[in-house]
Amino acid sequence: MVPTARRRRTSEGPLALYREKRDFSKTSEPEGAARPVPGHDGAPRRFVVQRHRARRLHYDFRLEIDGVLASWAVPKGPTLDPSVRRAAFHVEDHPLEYFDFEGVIPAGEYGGGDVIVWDLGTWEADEAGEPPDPGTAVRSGELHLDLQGQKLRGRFVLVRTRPDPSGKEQWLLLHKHDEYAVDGWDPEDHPRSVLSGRTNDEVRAEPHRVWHSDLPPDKASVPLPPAAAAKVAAAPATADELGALDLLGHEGIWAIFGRELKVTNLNKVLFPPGPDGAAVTKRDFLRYSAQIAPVLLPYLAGRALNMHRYPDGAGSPGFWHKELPTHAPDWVPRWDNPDAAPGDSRTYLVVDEPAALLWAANFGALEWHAWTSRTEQPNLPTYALVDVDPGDNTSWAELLVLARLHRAALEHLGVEGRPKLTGRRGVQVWIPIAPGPSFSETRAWTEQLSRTIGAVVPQLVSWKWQVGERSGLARLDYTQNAHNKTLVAPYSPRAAPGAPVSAPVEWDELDDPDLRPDAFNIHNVIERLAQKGDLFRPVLQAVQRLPPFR
Ligand SMILES: [Mn+2]
Repeated sequence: MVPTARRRRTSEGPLALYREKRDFSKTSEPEGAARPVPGHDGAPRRFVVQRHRARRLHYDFRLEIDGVLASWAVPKGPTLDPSVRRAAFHVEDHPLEYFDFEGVIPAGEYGGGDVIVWDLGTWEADEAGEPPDPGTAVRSGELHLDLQGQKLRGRFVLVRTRPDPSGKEQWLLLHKHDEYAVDGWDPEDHPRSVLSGRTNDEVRAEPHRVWHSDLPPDKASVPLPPAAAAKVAAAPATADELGALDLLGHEGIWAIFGRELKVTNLNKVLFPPGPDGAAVTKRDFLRYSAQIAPVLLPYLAGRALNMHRYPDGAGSPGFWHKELPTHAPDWVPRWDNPDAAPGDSRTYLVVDEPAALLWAANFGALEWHAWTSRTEQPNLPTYALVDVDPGDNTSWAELLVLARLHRAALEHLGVEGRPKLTGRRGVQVWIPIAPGPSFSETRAWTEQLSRTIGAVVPQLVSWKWQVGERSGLARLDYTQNAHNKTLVAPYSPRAAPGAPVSAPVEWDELDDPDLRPDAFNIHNVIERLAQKGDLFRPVLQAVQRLPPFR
């Protein structure tokens, strides 16, 4: 038996070598459960292939066997080409929690570099002539396997040749001649993660997996929403694109974000003048929409968008419009809600690209309300939301008291939440969570938070839902934590004079008695973004679990 194999089977268990090589205070890789659990009982075995740019690019080919991921480093990567044999080096077993690890291992640490989940799926030991137990097959140096992945499919063979001078076992990986074989197939032609859609470069630029050492190992490596991650990088509108809008007359075709968009009624006033400015025309509104779309995209991508339309402008009543109209251009991204009841809206706009927001803006959607769940898991919220809703008698100072109590409560709980002004009269707090809890669970949690805070200042808060019964007191509204209920998106305009926007703020800004909930509008928020950056970004990055109340 070669040295590596012996070391893997010390009394410290199969992951001893894996752990010995890594400093878990520095790397975001999972440490793995204390005692790996085989736990199959007929469940299909999983495999993962990670594309890992360490000192040298390689692919890590990992098979679930006996409660760990048996692992081979394949420098040139697996292929479907049956005429090619790839060298593969048997390396230390990895914990099962490594299965969906995607992120950056810090430079200087073991394996420092970027990792994507290049392929994953299930596998079975190939029956023909194989011993029934894969662990035994690996130890005997020959494993025949049938992969069902997204990229890799069909019958493969791993066979040991000899130990190389470094002591690593050298193996060969090859694909058999079967119906999945493809001559000339090169893994480098398929560079994106099957989990997030991102390339190694994109993961390196913005790692989207956060390691939470306070959580159990099987829960600690928390991914960010894949579509949001994949599409963060929309380029801003160019000066030429924005200038082209000004050159149009009352209507025309606007080339923007790679699309040709028909825009209409450009000189129509959509927002009456605010206290400090002129009326806002549709042209102004579309210009703002183009400026803000790349910033807003990560909050909208992969989510159904409920449009609050005001075709006659903010001075006239608006209405909810959820169904994507059949006249929308074919390129407009959309999603069919599989749970839609007969007669309900079924096909929703999904702003997966910046031009889609401009289409909605031209359609008269002055306010943008994205779902708090993602289309791939519409019943799993990604935020818990608090809406601090002032009553007629609530002063701004009192509203700030309520907002600050939320800050204190969240700090006490160790939970990250971010405030934003509604652009109307209130303040909201968005609390990002890893998908898992149902809407009723996030609603119950938020209600507990609200009731706890309300008990501190009972003179400020009413629990009556009818406005008329509230005696002018504020409401802490947790009821928006529900399927297909929404709060206005960050940076969305509000249908009010002067085109105020729902602007994210720093918690400290809520100490400022001169702040107003409609302090920012489509004119000054762009400058604010240039100065402060996007203050709401932590709700995309800090994915967490809601702790129990004690
Ligand atoms: Mn590796």
